[in-house]
Amino acid sequence: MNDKDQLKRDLHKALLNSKVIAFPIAVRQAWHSSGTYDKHSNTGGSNGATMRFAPEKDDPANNGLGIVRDMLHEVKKVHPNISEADLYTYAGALAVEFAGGPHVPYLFGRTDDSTNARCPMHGRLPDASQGKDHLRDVFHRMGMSDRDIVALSGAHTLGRCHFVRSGYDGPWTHNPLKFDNEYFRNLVSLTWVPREWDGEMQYTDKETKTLMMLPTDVALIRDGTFRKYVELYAKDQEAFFRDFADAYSRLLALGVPHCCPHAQAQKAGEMKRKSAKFRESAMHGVVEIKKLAEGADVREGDPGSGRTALHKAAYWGHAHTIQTLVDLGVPLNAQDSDGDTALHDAARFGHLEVVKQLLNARGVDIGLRNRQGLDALGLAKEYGKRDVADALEQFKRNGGGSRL
Ligand code: FMI
Repeated sequence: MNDKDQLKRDLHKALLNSKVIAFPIAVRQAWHSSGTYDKHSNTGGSNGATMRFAPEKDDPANNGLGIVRDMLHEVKKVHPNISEADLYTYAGALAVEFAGGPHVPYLFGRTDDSTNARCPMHGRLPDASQGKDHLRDVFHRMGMSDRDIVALSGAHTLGRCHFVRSGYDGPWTHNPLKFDNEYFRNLVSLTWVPREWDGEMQYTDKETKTLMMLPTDVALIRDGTFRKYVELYAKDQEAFFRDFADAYSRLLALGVPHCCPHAQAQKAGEMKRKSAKFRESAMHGVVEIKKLAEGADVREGDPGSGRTALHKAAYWGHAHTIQTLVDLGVPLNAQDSDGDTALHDAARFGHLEVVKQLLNARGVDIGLRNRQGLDALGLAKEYGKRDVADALEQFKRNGGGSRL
């Protein structure tokens, strides 16, 4: 079993054992450690595990969450190399899956601060007594959209309110230990009326008075945009799971883009686009090819054919770009799916200047054969490119690395 499997097992054991089922509070702990993020100042968020320090740990919004951090203490002891910040957030991501919800994409790499210097001030997390404008203010500040707000609120399908922690009381669903879309189904199918009690204003279902909703939950069905998503998730659990996993994954990585699978995938997509553009530009002999290498993987070849920027430039005879491409690190001897190297391409079409440039580059292998069994010299001869053949033969005579 590898370390990651062992960590997953140990976290499962820490959150589910003969004393507790702590999946809901682990999901909440991870969210509260991340939801302090402010995109304008790039402060707050899970990095640093600042929740361990006052004033953050004493924020009334975080009442009771220290219990989860203590539960994770034993896991930290056997996995000392994982940061507390990763542990808090990973426990939340896994708890969703453990409770029957979707897999939440997750990347490690947060670090722990040793002081409270980066603790966010109180008041960064939402206030459950308020309405739609407040929800938008707080979640948009984190960089979350209206759709994210609704999807994330669906986590209230898990767990319940505890009077001692929040002043609210009761569960949102009939099975608070199962991650499903019941929260949304309840929101749209039951009638929500103010609970008659001495406590904070909250709603209860008119029929059985066994379930509850916070003012912020009810705000989701009273706003047209929010309601559209509530209705979607109430009838399509798959859509909820997909959107929740995406939003929660991003939430846990706020302020730590290298830990965000979404941002990483976007970056990889961006690199793919730039790499394709780089190869296309090499094909056209674009003079400023060096600039186009920025952010591209210059070593990459076309999917399927494996043709690199050097193949393309050589094929079309763009002699002025060859040295630059070699200097940029485009592999000199890469063979495409036909076994051709850039040298084969240049030799076939008699691009003498390109052939010379390639022969001048250190490490060129003129003995490589393509699928037809021909090396560059054989090809030049077959296509009647006498001057190229002469150059290759001279190179060989001078002991230029031939394997023939
Ligand atoms: Fe929620 N929550 N939550 N919640 N939450 C809980 C419990 C709880 C609010 C308020 C609130 C999110 C968003 C928001 C989650 C997950 C998530 C409680 C009761 C309150 C008052 C706490 C207690 O123990 O009494 C809002 C309205 C204000 C902060 C809010 O915007 C989000 C985004 C998530 C995760 C994605 C879970 C799982 C619970 C149950 C905790 C438990 O111990 O059972």
